[in-house]
Amino acid sequence: MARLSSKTLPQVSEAVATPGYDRSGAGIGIVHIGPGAFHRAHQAVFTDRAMEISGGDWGICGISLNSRDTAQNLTAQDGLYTLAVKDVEASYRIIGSIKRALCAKDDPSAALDALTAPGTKFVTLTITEKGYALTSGEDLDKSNSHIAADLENPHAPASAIGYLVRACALRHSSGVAPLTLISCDNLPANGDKLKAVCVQFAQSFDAALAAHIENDIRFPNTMVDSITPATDDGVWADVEAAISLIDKAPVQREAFAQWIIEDNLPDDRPDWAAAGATITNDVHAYETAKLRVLNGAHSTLTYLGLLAGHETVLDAINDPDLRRFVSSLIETETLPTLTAVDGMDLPDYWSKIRARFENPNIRHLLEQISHDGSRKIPARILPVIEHYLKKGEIAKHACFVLAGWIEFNRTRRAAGNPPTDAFLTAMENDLPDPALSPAEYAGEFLDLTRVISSKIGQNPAVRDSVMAACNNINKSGVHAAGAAQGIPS
Ligand code: CS2
Repeated sequence: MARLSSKTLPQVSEAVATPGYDRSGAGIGIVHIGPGAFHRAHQAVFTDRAMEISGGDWGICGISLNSRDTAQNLTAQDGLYTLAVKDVEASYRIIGSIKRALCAKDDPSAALDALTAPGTKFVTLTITEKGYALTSGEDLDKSNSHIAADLENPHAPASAIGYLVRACALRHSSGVAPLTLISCDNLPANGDKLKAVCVQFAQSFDAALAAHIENDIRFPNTMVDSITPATDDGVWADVEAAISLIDKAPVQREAFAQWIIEDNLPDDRPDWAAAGATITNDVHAYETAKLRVLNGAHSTLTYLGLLAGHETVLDAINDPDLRRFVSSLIETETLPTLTAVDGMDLPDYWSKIRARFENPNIRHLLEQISHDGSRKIPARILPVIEHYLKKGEIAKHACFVLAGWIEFNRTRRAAGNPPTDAFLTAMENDLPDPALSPAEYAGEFLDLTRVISSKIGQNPAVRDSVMAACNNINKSGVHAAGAAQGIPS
């Protein structure tokens, strides 16, 4: 069977949509750092649609910082790949917006050339939460090994932040118009955070550059949403059968996709609005709701689900106890912490998200979501705990989820597995001994102020609740432990 490429594109079966615009004529206007499955299933699809509707030189150059596979596979296919949408009926579409792909580790000067090209107007990023190298106080963590190495040698960066700051410096000194930098990661105020870390990075060696980044570069905040399980064997086979060609870079996702972008964009931009994105001044409310409801429920089902022996989000949401627990968490604790905007109906928002978790055509592994919890729990669960602490109350469900995450970590480490969490791995010598009792382990874990801010970790009521929950989970399992904690479900 032939491989998908520009040459073989006309052979794709008629039932599969292909790019309805002149790909070869469109220039590159966007560099994307981190062209993994989520980017290819989300922003690249919005851009593909925008080019189809309104044209423009908005082709994407995807830059992987370290991994070669994506760049190699996309290059061999002239940037083309298949999006498999897993709804009641699966549908397939070939996406054409990625025009070029490269691996920065193999070719750092090509990466910098792409970032500094006058035609490049936007850099979008999906570098995951950990790519921002934030401390728990939300500053740039200069002790992060990647950041420390780039600060030693800012002219030859290897991290995303290092590349962005270097590109801003080179463009500024040669008079090329400034970029707009768009974070597309699941962090509250992701644009503000990206700005803060870039400015702080530059401040370490060049105050004028820091001022330029602070004053002249746009960093719109965004909220991104579409459930995108990692590509698995099932997708490879389905895509091959659907397109009758070999595709080594396919992606799968649910039908739902949302992109909310802060109205802080230059006029010369892809017609993302026509492609379905919302451009608004209210991103904050959307992103807080999404992080606490969808991602908060995901992390809840993940850690409690894995402790209960489940494999997928579907298995966990179909477990009657976990379903009741997560619904009670969201309805009684999380939703009251949120502000509804634009006629947003929060209970309805949650019930639609729960229905998305029940999609039988999506096999979303809890293991995938479990990674890097130390970068996720602080945006998804801790703000709920903090909200109630301010009123002198204890969020029992949210504390139970925090306990579930800590106990999940302890049991994994006790079984000899290192944490699947880059931040925790880097501080492994400071982590509590997994041979401690669950309550003692939790107590020491809550003392890790680099992970959990002291206003939460040192609060006596939080400590009591979390330590007791860890003990109960260990003694009687997740299902009975919730009841033992007096958590209504
Ligand atoms: C998930 C998210 O892996 C995770 O942490 O919670 O990737 C989630 O699927 C997306 O944010 C949905 O938009």
